[in-house]
Amino acid sequence: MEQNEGSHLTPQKRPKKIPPPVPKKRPKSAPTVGIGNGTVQVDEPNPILSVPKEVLVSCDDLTRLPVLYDDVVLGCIASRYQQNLFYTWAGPTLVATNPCRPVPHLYTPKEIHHHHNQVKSGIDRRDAHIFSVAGLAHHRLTHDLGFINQAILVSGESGAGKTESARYMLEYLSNIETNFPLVPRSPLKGVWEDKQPQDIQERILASNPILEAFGNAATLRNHNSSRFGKLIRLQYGGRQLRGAEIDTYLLEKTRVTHQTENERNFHIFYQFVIAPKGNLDSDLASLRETLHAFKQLDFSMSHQKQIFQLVMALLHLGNVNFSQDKENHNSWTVDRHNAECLKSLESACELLGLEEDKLVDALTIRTISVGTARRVSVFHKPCETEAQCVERRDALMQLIYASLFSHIVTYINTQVSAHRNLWSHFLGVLDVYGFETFDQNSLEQLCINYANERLQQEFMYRYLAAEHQVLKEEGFLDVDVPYTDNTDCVVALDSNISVFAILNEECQLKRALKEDEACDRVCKALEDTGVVHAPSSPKRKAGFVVRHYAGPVKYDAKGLLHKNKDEVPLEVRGLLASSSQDFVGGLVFDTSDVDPESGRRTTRKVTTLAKFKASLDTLMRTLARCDLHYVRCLKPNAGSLPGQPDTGYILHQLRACGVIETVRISQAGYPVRISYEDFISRYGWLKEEDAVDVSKEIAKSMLGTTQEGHIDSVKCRFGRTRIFLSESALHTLEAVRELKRREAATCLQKFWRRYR
Ligand code: AOV
Ligand code: MG
Repeated sequence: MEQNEGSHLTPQKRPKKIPPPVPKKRPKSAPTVGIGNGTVQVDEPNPILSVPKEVLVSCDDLTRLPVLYDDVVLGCIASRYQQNLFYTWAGPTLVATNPCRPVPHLYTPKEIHHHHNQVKSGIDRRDAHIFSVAGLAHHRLTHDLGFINQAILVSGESGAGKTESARYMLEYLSNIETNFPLVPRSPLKGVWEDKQPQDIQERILASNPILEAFGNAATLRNHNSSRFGKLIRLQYGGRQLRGAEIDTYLLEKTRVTHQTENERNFHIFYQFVIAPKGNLDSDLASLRETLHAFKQLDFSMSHQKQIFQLVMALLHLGNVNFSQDKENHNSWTVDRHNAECLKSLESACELLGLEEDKLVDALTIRTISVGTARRVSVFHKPCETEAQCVERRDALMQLIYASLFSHIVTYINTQVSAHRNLWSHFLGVLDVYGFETFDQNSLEQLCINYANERLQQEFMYRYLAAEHQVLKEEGFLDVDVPYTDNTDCVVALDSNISVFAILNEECQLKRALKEDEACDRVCKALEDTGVVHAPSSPKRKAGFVVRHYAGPVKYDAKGLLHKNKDEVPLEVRGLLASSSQDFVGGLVFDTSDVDPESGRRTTRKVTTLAKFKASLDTLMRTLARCDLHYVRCLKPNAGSLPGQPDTGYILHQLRACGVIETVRISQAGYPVRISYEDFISRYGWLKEEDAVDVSKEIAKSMLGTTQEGHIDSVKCRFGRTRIFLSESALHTLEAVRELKRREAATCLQKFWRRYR
């Protein structure tokens, strides 16, 4: 491990705070859609002044705001935040603002009970709370006909609270199973035969501390940043929780060997080495939690020992250094003259079950093949530079860590997932790394931001574009809510002529990697897209800029192709297979020559980007089979300080994740939509007329003449096939209906009394 990373055994200071990104200045556009039939243009320069603060604070759904200026939406979120109201609906989406301080009273069993009861009683308006989202998804999964799969997508920038939100939702879902069993235990026999349901929930929750220990790290933006994406699918058989399956996406394995200044390695290294010495309280507490979770998930003591031996071996490998050969200045080897380095080498070999010479050879001698496929000559050549040795050592460490992580996930899955016969539908909670932009951005950020683009695109198609289309088809031509379509960006990133295609092609070429040239190619090939362009600053030329939906990001050329190729030298791979320890020998595998799409072996080098795109395609196919629910997490300010909402910072996030657009479209659309036929059959007393046009006229005249509770046109709109109502209009109609029903019943009773 390199020095700028600091000794991996040295506790780091709290990550330095970085300044907030300057929100993109956009011209303030008056909302084109507002209340009622017509287009509302509000001219006041600062409409927030005209909405009393009490109204803003009490409004728990942004779509109910009287005016939809960005300032008002923002004022509502900020005012609520200051009153410790951290959740607000934006139509169907929940906006969750990070409290940045512990607020345990919001997540007590009493709260779980309250929200669960709310869901059970079928109240339409649920409190704005993270439990409501989980409750609604659970209700749809277990009570609607057909048991439709559900997925909750939690998004937001790094440190916004995605992982915490996902955790609270899992806690809610586990607790309602424990405390409020909806159906008696199923008589089906299977893997859980000998386990109580409580055990299933505990195991599912126990997976969290382990995955966080091995997959999270302190970054400049978040002291507990997830360095992998995670979809946890709770498996249900009928209405009962049976188990879970965890899919993970792209662990940032390079972190094992390189971290940006003031960032840390994965938590487990500190928990394991520092915590027992009592240096860091927080790491000590986390270690206890990790060990407890291992126990809950039946990791045997010997299994735990094997895992910790690998962690230890990595720490020793990180201290193996290299020096120039005294006789042959063209070759580098392990610095065995340095006592500390020698000790680390010996310890690493012992822990990995490797022969010392074999490890040294693998780290310092390159195997070079030349010739044609028929006649290949193989040479062995010592590394000529220190960098070559370091690269091999780092490749070995990253391979070990990624394989260990993957092994742990696989093992957890065997402990928590239910037998295929026992479940038929699932509720997924997706927590992926948030959109990232740093001073220096590399392949990791490209992958992370690409994942966010794909999810945003899904949201746009599923919700924004679909809503827009519905409103247009219904004839609401005055509805013109522009939404950000990020399809161009996705296409520029992953289509046939795209950033990914060019970077992949460069990695297939049989020549030394030329990262600067590759980036130039990207800029030239894609300059017409308007999405990708060359960096404007002449100082930092090498690289390219992508205009993401959440803002532009400059990706540096350095290391881009190298990480994409992700080459593990053959000797390094072979070395681990020769380990005398079954655990190590069996653990390491490499899928680099398995085509991610066909699953077949290929002679083509499969790059990191290709593998990542394939895993996202699979994720998108899974989401396509689900009803989607959205939680948009917001960070109140760049420094994650409690009680200090930074409006500029929040607005930037609200725009970036489409909340403003969601609100406008939701309000324009009206939440209640009923076909004219259904409307007449429920509220009409003139059922014979079923032609749409006639029904429409009837519906119109009915709404116009309802005496008992006048519904004015502001609360409803007439589409071509449906009537669009506000919730208050619906309540009035229901009240009228109930009144009529009672009147009719009284008439009927009178009639019977008279003529019996
Ligand atoms: P992230 O998942 O969105 O970032 P986290 O969920 O890790 O962000 O949240 C960051 C920190 O904010 C947590 O460690 C808590 O200290 C605090 N926090 C978040 N939500 C809450 C809450 N509901 N109540 C109290 N504190 C909270 V990243 O994984 O970096 O994208 O990659
Ligand atoms: Mg996270």
